[in-house]
Amino acid sequence: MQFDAKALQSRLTGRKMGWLLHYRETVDSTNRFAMGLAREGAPEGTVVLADRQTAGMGRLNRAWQSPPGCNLYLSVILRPAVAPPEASRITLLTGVAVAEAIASICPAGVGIKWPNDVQIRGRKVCGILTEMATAGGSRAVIIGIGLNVNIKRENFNPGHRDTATSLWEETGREHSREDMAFLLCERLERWYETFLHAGFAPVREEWLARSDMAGKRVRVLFRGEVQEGVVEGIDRDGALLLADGQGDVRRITAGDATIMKE
Ligand code: BT5
Repeated sequence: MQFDAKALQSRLTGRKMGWLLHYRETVDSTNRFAMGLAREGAPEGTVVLADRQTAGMGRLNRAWQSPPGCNLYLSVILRPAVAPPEASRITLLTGVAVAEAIASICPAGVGIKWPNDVQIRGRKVCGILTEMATAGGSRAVIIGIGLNVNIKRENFNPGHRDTATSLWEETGREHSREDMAFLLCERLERWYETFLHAGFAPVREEWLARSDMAGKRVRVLFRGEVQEGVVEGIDRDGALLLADGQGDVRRITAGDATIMKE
């Protein structure tokens, strides 16, 4: 079904996230598009949304499968007065907002996986890509959210057919992408405001409550190096805390985590 950007825009009028909406049927990547806008000075709360991406990006040059007519690909421009390390906290904050939005329509099995996935029953339904944009003296954070809404299992690339899922697959019905986009903007606004006014502590608490990982044994791969341990939580910077079983707790700031089967 065609995306009704006008209807979404009118619902977002007057809000802090999405009050300025750039909708395109096709872009290479909404993050790249938003990056260009941010460099030209686009204000906080600007949202770029596309029906389809031809070069949707994951982390580390990985691709994000972005077919037309079924999912959400959106990027939000934020201008927090914070230093670059805040980007990882903003990724976690976004995970909380997305998990909350999804849980409202799919109550069972929704969990956040550090650092940037939201899963349902252990399958990835959403990926988050946070990037920094700098131009002149000003800085912006771009949050990219890819959410699988109505894509069917057979239409996933074979490579992630068994690791990905969609709201359709989990609930057995179509969901309005406009409603989902509205809900995401609304939840994001709420958690961003909380972060600005009360700091990271409430975000961290909610993240831990919604995480799939607390107390689980995980393996984290980063640049060819493997770290294994039991998740103790996340620290005040958003780093993952892994207990190695010998009394040491390691702080992991980046990588791909796999939750080990018990
Ligand atoms: C991510 O990277 O999960 C971040 C994805 C962010 C996508 C959004 S869409 C809007 C905005 N504009 C962009 O260009 N990007 C953002 P990473 O953790 O590196 O995971 C990438 C991996 O997820 C891939 O290597 C695949 O294995 C898997 N994957 C790709 N497409 C998928 C999909 N649609 N659903 C589930 N898994 C997928």
